[in-house]
Amino acid sequence: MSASPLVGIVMGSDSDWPVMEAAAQALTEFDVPFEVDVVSAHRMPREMVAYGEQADGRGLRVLIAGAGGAAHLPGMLASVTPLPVIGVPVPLKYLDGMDSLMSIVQMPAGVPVATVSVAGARNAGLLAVRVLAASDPELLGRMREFQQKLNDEATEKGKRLRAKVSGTTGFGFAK
Ligand code: RP5
Repeated sequence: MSASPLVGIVMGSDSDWPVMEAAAQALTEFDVPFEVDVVSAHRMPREMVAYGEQADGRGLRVLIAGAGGAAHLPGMLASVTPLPVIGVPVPLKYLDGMDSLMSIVQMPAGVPVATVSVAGARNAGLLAVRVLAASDPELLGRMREFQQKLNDEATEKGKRLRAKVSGTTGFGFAK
């Protein structure tokens, strides 16, 4: 990736990558430069604090942090950076990711983390694009196009379903 990264995608372990790569994919679709790294809150606490403290100075504008289990990375990063932090609860073998979700979502007042759904890394990437697009008209236009495409696809699904279910074509609101 040649341009300076605007989004930092970090995670507690490389075992989180199969979930977290959807965030990278979303950013790639919008040509948003990003970096990825493992910054474990529990195994690399000093490096984690340094990453968070230096992030804005290095030109990053949004952090996406994924972790599983006792998932303290997003919240701890949010406590040391002024940048927006998006937390991704990574599901592990036990507890279905509820542990990760609860660890990330219940932040104390004053230290926000925008938490997406369990394994919702794609939405984390898209939310990071929206944050950047708020001050970038070109990116905002591309997000509008993306939303229109979602609408077109959903409309098409309705058309196909109505055609498939004979005798019920009159029930849809989009005739
Ligand atoms: C968490 O522990 C990581 O975010 C990961 O989800 C989990 C397991 O890590 P590994 O044991 O696979 O390195 O801190």
